[in-house]
Amino acid sequence: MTARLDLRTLDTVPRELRPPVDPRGLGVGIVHLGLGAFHRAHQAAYTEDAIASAGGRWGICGVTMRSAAVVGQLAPQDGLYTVLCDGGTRTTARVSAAVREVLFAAERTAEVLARIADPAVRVVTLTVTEKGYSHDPATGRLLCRDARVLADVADDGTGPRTALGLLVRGLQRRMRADAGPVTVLSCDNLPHNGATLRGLVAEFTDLLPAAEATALRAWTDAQVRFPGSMVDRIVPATTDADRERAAAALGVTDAGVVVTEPFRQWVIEDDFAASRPAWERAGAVLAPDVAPYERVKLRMLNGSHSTLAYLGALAGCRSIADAVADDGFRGLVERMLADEVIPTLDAPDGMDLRDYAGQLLGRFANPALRHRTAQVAMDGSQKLPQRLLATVRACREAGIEPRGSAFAVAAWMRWVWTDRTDDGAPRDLDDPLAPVLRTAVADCTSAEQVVGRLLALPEIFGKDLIDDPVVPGLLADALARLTADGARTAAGRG
Ligand code: CS2
Repeated sequence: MTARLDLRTLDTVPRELRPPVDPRGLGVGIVHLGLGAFHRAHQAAYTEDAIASAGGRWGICGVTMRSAAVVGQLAPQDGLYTVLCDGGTRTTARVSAAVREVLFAAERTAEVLARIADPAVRVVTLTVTEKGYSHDPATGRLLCRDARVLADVADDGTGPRTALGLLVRGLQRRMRADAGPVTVLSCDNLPHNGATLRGLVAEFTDLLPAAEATALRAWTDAQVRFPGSMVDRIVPATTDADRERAAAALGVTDAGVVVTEPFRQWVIEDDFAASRPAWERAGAVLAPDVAPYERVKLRMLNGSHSTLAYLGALAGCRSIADAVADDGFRGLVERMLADEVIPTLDAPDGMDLRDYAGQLLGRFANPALRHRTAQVAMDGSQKLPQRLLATVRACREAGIEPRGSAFAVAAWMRWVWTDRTDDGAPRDLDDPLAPVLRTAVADCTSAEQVVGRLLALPEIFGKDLIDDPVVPGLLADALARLTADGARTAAGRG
């Protein structure tokens, strides 16, 4: 039986695949909530390169919020895992050493809170996905009647379960321990992620008993910063084949492999409460304002990604690469970007949005990344507002007919309405609002009806679109065509 990757077997791994920093003796300076594949291939990779270049005690305590499986993968490996980087024609592999501690929040709550309150920790980062913020996607406000939020506020002794609960209780411990300032850095694809998280922490804090709330609000205002950030790297779910490729390169097995593309980008608002890793030495950009970068990324990359995911999944394409290879789907996305998304965005300094559009379609086409359409299609209710509805609204304001973006939203509506792909295969609706969505469309018999029922959900569509003179008609027309002709034919006809 082949040995497993860990600190002991690391010395048997080919030298050029070993991490650029020595994991032994690397102290923890960052707590990360949401130790999924994305974090391991993005912020952890930047952090490791920053340590290699500039030093610092910036090991990561990685906290898994939902899946104990991550602990099973990484804890026996002393936090080590391989990053496989697939360029299409060339693959590189490197073991990453930045994650120094792995905790499952539900089982090791006290340790997580103690880490957030540790004076050696100066940064708390988060990738808990859109739905992990316990917020209303249309307004960004806290779901203050959500049972899990209320349970965390009540603090019945079992420990917080939501990311916000952990964060707020951890900050409270830090305040009581007088452990000094800390930066909380959201790395999720949310609009204004820093300000949104700051607002949610404040709303959650306000639900605590008045005296506690007042003290914590004042301390947080003085000691905690919540910079915004734009993160970008495509990181599909790891497959057994990826793990086999890594084992062949390493000579040891690795259950924690992540697979990604060569491209990576991180723009961080330069607003830190205390010290931080020298991420700029690893290629991150520290900017006074990240909002323009964030809008471009969410509307262009994520907006097209979701469009390809719904159309592709309806048409039976398993991967994003297969979907973008369809001329009709690709043409639709190209037109949507050129005619609707780019004209309603301000390009950040030095960025050519047409080049960026071409580059991202090239990234989607990377044949080595088998990014499943079903994975990107997940949680549409949480993603639609910032990815597609923002463009629909911006077009309406600019006097542009949002044909392409409405078609994309209609593809999501079709995905919600049908329980089969176009070729008759059954499929799941993986979304935290799935029960609400299913109930809304259950007895609908026409496209108009579906559009009316879904637009009436303010948590996704706000209150404006249902009464818009143009948008409901565009959606109903596109949904009728998608239903009658199937995604490929409907998209091909434009
Ligand atoms: C994707 C993103 O799953 C999704 O919804 O659109 O995870 C995407 O791959 C990343 O944002 C790329 O940076």
